[in-house]
Amino acid sequence: LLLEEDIVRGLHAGEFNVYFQPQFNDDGGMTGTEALVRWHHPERGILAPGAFIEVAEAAGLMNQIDHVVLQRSCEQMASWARLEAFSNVTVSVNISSIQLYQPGFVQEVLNILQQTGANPALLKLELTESMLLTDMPQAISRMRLLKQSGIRFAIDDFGTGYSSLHYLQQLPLDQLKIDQSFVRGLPYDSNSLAIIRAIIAMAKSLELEVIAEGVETEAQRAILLNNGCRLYQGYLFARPGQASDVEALVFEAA
Ligand code: G
Ligand code: G
Ligand code: MN
Ligand code: NA
Repeated sequence: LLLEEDIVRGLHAGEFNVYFQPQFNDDGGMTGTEALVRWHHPERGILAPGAFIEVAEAAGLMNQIDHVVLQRSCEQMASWARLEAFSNVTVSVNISSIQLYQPGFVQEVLNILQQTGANPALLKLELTESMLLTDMPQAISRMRLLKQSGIRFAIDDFGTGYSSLHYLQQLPLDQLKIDQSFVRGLPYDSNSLAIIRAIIAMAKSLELEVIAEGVETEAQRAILLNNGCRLYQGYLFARPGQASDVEALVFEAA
C-alpha cells in the first residue's frame, strides 16, 4: 500500500489519535496541554507526524487529519470539564496553513465546539508565523471571528520566522511559544539566551503570555525562570501521552 492510500485507510479505520503533552507554571501546576496527533498503525506501531505529514499534505489529506484532531481534542476537553482539577486546563491544537485558509474553517471550529460542548475559552489554536504572513488580512479576520467566542491564539515555533514587532502588533494573539531550538542551547549558548531574552521582552511589551518548549533539564528551567518565563513544556516535566496518562499525572501530584 502506498503511504497515501494507507493514510486514507487509517482515517477510515479511526487510527489517528491525539496525545496530550502537559504544560506547567513555575509553581508546578499544570495549566494546559498541547494536542499532538499520533497514528496507531496496525503494522508500524505508533507514528508521530514526522512519518506522514508531508505525504498527507501533498495528497490533500491534512485537512481530514486536522479535523479528526480538533474533534478528538474538543471531545477530551468536554470530558475533562467534569473534573475539578481540569477546570482551568487549556488545550492547544496545531492548525495547518491549509486548514486556516479553508473557506469553512471558522464554521468548522464553531461547529465542533458546539457539538462537543467544549468550552471555547479553554481552546488555544497554534499558528506559525509563516502561515500568518501568507494572507495576513484573511488570517486576522478569521482569528477575530473565533476570538469572539473566547478562543485564544498562540504563535508556535516563535523566533524561527519573521518575528517583527510591526506585524505582531496587528495580530490578535495571546501567547508566544519559544521554539525548542533556542531552549536547546541553554544554559551555555549566549546567542540562544540573547534570543530568548528578546522574545520574553517582546511578549512583555505586547502583553502576551510566553511559554518555553522543549525544556529538558533543570538548568534550562532555572535560566528561563530567571529571565521571566514562567510557563514550560518539555520532557523535563512530561512527554506527550494519552489523556489517561495526563489524568494520572495530575491526580498523583494532588
Ligand atoms: O511530537 P511531535 O512529533 O508530535 O510533532 C511534530 C510536528 O508535528 C510538530 O511540528 C507539531 O507542531 C506537528 N503536529 C503535531 N500534531 C499536529 C496536528 O494535529 N496537526 C498539525 N497540523 N500538526 C501537528
Ligand atoms: O512544532 P511543535 O511545537 O508543535 O512540536 C512539538 C514537538 O516537540 C512534538 O514533536 C513534541 O513531541 C516535541 N517535544 C515536546 N517536548 C520536547 C522536549 O522536551 N524535547 C524534544 N526534543 N522534543 C520535545
Ligand atoms: Mn505546537
Ligand atoms: Na513549537
